[in-house]
Amino acid sequence: MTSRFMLCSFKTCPWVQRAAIVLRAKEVPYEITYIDRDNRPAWFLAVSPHSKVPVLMIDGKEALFESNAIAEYLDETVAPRLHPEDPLARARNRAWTDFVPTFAGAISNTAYADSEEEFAARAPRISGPFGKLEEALGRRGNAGPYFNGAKFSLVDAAYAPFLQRYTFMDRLRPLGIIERFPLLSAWRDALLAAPAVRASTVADIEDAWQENLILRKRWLAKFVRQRVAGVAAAG
Ligand SMILES: N[C@@H](CCC(=O)N[C@@H](CS)C(=O)NCC(=O)O)C(=O)O
Repeated sequence: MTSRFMLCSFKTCPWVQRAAIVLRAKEVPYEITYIDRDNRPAWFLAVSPHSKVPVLMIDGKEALFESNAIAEYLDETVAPRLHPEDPLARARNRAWTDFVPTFAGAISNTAYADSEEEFAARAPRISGPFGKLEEALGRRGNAGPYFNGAKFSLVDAAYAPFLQRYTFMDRLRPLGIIERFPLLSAWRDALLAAPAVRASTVADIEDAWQENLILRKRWLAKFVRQRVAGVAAAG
């Protein structure tokens, strides 16, 4: 019997998105419950030891936390398998998946800079992780478009939300970084066009992400206002 899945989320969380991508790639129906970041309900706090989203509720009875554990659980229990069948390839995919927090951190730290100086100091640090992925993509032994070739995998689901956040940031304030990494650029394009990724967020995810910058008073938010003002002026 198919399980009933409910994801607990904040509206723009990339780690929840990773789990949602896995569910979408498997074409499994799921519910999503958005909770208030500033007023987290008691039922959520009871099942999320670090008070973080995502939490995956299974049949209203079991709760899982941590996006990697959730992705692996879904891959073990719901067909089709998204990890490669070959144990060596699977281990290499998991090794690169372990690098996601470092990769994500470089992007988020830049997006959440509080000042121009902070932004200017942090943005160049994105090149390090991008370079590592570029090398990994060069060594993977296939022509893409995904990490393992034609088939969308768990490692793709793990990186897609962060390559999307980089793209949102790049559109606000062009960084000129990903252009230096052609394989990563092509992977980013394929991931953002993948049906499972496109269906994994609210429809207005870019607006919601920008709104979050404004709410959190981040330096990049000033470009959101300029863009809106520019659109208004152009209209
Ligand atoms: N390692 C965690 C990271 C999850 C995470 O950091 N979620 C953020 C939202 S995107 C969160 O809940 N942060 C706690 C907070 O905002 O207090 C995972 O992969 O699930």
